[in-house]
Amino acid sequence: MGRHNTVRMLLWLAALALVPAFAAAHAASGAGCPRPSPGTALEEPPSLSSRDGVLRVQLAVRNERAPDGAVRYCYVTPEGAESPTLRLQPGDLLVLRLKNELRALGPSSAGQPMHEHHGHGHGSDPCSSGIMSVVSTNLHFHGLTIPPVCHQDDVLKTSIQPGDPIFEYRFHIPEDEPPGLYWYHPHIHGFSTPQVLGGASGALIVEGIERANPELAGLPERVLVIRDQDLLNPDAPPAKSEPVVPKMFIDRDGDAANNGTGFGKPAKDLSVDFVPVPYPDYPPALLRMRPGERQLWRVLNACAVTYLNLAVLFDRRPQPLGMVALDGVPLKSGGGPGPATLWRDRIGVPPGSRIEFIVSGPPMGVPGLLVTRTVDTGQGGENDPNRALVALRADPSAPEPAARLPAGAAPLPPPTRPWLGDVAPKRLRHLYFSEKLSNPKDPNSATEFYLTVEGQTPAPFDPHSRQPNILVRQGDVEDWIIENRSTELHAFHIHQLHFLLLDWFGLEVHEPFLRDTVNVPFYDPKMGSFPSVKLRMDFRDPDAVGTFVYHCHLLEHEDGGMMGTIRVEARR
Ligand SMILES: [Cu+2]
Repeated sequence: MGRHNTVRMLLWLAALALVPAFAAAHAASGAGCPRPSPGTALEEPPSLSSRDGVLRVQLAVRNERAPDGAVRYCYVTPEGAESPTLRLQPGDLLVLRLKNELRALGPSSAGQPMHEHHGHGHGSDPCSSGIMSVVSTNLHFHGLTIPPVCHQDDVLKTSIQPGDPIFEYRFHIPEDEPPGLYWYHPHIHGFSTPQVLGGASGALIVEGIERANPELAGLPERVLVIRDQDLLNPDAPPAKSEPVVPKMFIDRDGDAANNGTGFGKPAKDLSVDFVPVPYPDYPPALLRMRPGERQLWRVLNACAVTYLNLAVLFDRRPQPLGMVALDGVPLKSGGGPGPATLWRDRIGVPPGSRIEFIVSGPPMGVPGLLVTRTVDTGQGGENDPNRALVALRADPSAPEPAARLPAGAAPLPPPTRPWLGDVAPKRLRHLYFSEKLSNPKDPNSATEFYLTVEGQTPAPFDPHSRQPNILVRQGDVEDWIIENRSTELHAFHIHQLHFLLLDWFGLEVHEPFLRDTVNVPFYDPKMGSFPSVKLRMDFRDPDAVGTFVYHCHLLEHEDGGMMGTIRVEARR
């Protein structure tokens, strides 16, 4: 045995001796958030399904510092399942018991200030404290039309601290909730970014999508959760195969700024079902599919700041994707005029948004690739370059996805309310996104982010304000024009409800489907006026009565103040 081998063996023995102590220490504080390596096979998130009308789940939210220095966050069941997909039928009861096991681990990347722990923490009422700190947490059930109250879907006051007793979320999925893909994530103002960027997110599926679209009967279905994270190789030069791009600048959030080329260093790395696809070479995750097999893919953009523009290539040629649902709502289910399946060769997905589409496996011998194409986020935006995500390999013995949609399901009942596009709006409101340097004379001072109702004074979201920015009557439908006066793209999102995109960038689009998140195009000083979108907002559902928020779903912007409150008052 050579000297080298002896040394290696001694190291091994030392490592083995350390393992039990290490494992015990880990178990005491709860195990960490294990993650797969780049280039490995995709594994769907574990699924938990309701039984006899109830789904009981216990989740601990944990964090740990990864060997690369990043802080990872995860939801873990007592059995060790990470960030499970919750599956329920309309009408089912969800009882989700959440234990906050977060620890203050400091900033995940240099340059971010360490935030103070405000307030009292221990002994505070999780329903009313509204404590905002790096270790506070809560849950938002994105897309569901459920009441914005404590123990259901309130994010304004609900805040759970480490050491608090287990906190129970308990609500029914509404009987008329459209069947599709929703998701859960923390929503503590000022601290959403580190938790979501660290991986705190999971999918929630309202079952029955096949009832909205007969084309889906019997299809295998697969959940793909796309997250972003701090760059694993921040100092690496771009891959040699890429065109030379201008020098990289850093935007005000400290991320690589949009260089307008579609290439270069991205603001964040992406992962698919937690398999990282890091810059600069983007080694794709691997997925085997039976040749030509049709599947339903349910894709969640759980990124904190990254826009996606998805395409599936066979031999570099884009393939048709049959879009069947957007933001949890099947295309025809609201009574819209369009077809139940829309065939596209690429689909833009803002952060927070979901897209469900039919895709076919590649033929034998043909390489397939899921990619995200570049998104132009504007002069002031982050860099979202072209990149590979998942390599698709045809293989007759590929394992099938864990779930398959039923065949021969009864169609959904017709909607109980008229199609939103046919309802006359009660009112027109104007809102706008804007950004301002906190010290206009200092270009290096922090940026303030605003989402303002026209006529009010631009100000960052004030968690202590008792006055909502907008007051609405339940039962009404309104048109909102949302302008962008900043030089970067924003993603407008409102809790509790869906809306219809009427106009985009001055074009009448009258989309025949609903959304809960939409891109608002960026301003360029060369334009004569500010770009905008026009939305038809639906306040008809009585489950949306109460006070809740609308905001930019780039979480750095939301944490920075780009959020407002709305109160929907009950109709007497
Ligand atoms: Cu934004």
